[in-house]
Amino acid sequence: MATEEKPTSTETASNETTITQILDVVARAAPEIRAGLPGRRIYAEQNNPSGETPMEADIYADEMLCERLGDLDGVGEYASEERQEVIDTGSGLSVCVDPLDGSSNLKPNNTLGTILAVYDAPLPAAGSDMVAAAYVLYGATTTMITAYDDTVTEYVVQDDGEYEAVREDVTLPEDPSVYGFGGRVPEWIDPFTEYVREVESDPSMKLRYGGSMIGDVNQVLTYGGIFAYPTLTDHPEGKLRVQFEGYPVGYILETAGGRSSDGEQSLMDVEKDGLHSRTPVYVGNEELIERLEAALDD
Ligand code: FDP
Repeated sequence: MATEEKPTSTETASNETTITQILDVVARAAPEIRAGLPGRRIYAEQNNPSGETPMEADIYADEMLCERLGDLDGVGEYASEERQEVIDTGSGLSVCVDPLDGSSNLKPNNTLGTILAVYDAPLPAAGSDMVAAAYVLYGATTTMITAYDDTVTEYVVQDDGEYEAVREDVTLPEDPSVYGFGGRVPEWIDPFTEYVREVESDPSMKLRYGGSMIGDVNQVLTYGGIFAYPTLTDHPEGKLRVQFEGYPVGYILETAGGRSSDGEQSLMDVEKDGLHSRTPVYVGNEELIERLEAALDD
């Protein structure tokens, strides 16, 4: 029988401490990131590694999180959507950050968020290396959702960085009621379009789509339903990034009792590939994801 190297109890304990510290840094940075948004609703000068032009707010949040997370003793690597390369910060866990997901929502002043993925492996890591994930939502209030130790928790973050759990053991509601599907409709593939028409025809389902993936996923986590940024005719891999969006969102929704998929398999089983590679993303209640996979398989 092959023997896998198990972490020692000291390593496990120190990983737990580091994860707590990482979540603390992200929560405490949230009010500062939020306060820094008003003057940074303009485009930065350089494109990011995915060829998109970030807002100045993306860069601001990235620099703050890189410095503070990188300063933690137990963090060995930092990567973000805004950087081509992984930053070596010592030895320990690896963190991947989407500093401001949905930053095109800055101009119309809609919800956006910060996404965090923590891996116990060098980057790019596999879904099975994930040890915690979280996101902050800058909505009407600032909230943070964490998935760690098989539990999803929602916190409210105050202006001074203090945060308090407001919902423990968060699970997806059993009766789904919302859906949100990204990408240009003419670029959807036919089986997906047919699936969407079926979902829309259910009188208990309502459209909730804001254009910030993490805000739209939070609607699903709150009310039950399905979010997708699907395969597109010209971009079979969709738009969202595996390391920064696909894995953490899959991890959070699955920990909350839902399902995630790339159309065929759990997002957590998607090949890790390059740091900035992409995947179609489908997350939500189990029954809706099962029906979706069956529809795409036809
Ligand atoms: P944004 O470009 O505004 O940062 O991956 C980023 C993302 O937003 C997601 O949050 C969102 O779901 C998607 O892109 C929206 O992209 P399109 O408007 O290009 O469909």
